[in-house]
Amino acid sequence: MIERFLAVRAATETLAEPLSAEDQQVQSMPACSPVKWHRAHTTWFFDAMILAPRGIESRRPGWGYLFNSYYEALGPRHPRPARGVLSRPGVDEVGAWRREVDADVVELLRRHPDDEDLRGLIELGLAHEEQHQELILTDVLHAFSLNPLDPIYRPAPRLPRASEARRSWAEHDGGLVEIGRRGPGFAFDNEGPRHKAWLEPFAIGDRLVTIGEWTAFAEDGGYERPELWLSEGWDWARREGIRAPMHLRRDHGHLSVFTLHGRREPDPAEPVSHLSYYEADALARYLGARLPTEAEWEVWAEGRPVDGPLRGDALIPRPTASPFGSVWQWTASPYAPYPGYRPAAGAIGEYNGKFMVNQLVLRGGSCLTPPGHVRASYRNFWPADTRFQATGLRLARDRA
Ligand code: AVJ
Ligand code: FE
Repeated sequence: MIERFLAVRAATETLAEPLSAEDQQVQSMPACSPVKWHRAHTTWFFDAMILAPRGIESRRPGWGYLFNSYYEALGPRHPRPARGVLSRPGVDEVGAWRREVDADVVELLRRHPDDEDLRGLIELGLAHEEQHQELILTDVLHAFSLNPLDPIYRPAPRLPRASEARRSWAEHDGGLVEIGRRGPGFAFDNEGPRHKAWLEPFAIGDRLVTIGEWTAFAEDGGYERPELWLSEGWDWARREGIRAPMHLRRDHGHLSVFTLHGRREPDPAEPVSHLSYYEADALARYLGARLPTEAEWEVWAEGRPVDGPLRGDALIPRPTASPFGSVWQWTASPYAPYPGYRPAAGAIGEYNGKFMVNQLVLRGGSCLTPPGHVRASYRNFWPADTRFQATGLRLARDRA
């Protein structure tokens, strides 16, 4: 456990390594946070949730106000949209705090190797840290995308051309199924309890929707045809002037996409990414299909190896036959509690449960998700207009 703890903590620092102090300071929009803030907030999580309740006083009293994200039980906090003004503490001070908290947590684990509560909380702290590793990458991508110099976070690895794959449909007879977390191993509270669900017969596409399919939609007037859109999405697209997914540009038919490897020309066979739920829903409808529900997605994915393209050398979506990796897949399911769900008592209970309104579930993980982080029961969630995450879609349809 100590080894895993140190490896996950080190992976965060490795992600920050190519970034200068200036890079780590930027907050490009209220939904994004500075990298320095992510590094401090994940440290605060161990400080406030694990060390403090065990009588180990914070080495940085006062920083809790800065790096508490949304836990009402832990007191007031610095306003989220203003995280970018926190030039102090600096990156080096945050780095030092990380190392000190790491040492304190390791010491605690050495003293209490059989404390199951402690181990459970550290597992949660590490899963939390991994979520923020993905957020670090999406937030750097967004910040860099606004810089006219088209900065490169990491040089592109050599990639084979993506070749167009036919879509096969996996057929399911429907009926009474079970979804939700099943042991052993860590899962977030929102993945349970495991419970029964009823499905009508359906089919689900074995590959992701591609940039080529999105291009056909756009060239066929997809963004100007209200019959393809949900009313709220139509209004949103007018209001915001949306004509393409975030980070994708179409100038006179020429496509370019801004990525963590810089600006590049995408292959039409690559999965389309950075779409809102509204765009994913309209695109699925244009393609004669619909988005899967989360239960459909899960019964299809369960038992299959998590072997898709998660975070590796390539930080861009690659074609895959796996349910996992490449892009998070919007589902048609609202993010709601499963039957029997009860959040834990205290601050930890605020982790997932209080966000169960006005958001949609996404499944599968992305090219920015740490390996080992996702599973078939994993429920990500974002509001319908979210585009700065690596979000795409796969198709589903009803069977006659
Ligand atoms: C599950 C990705 C929506 O970003 O708010 C981070 C993850 N939870 N810290 C978010 C999370 C607590 C969460 N998402
Ligand atoms: Fe967090």
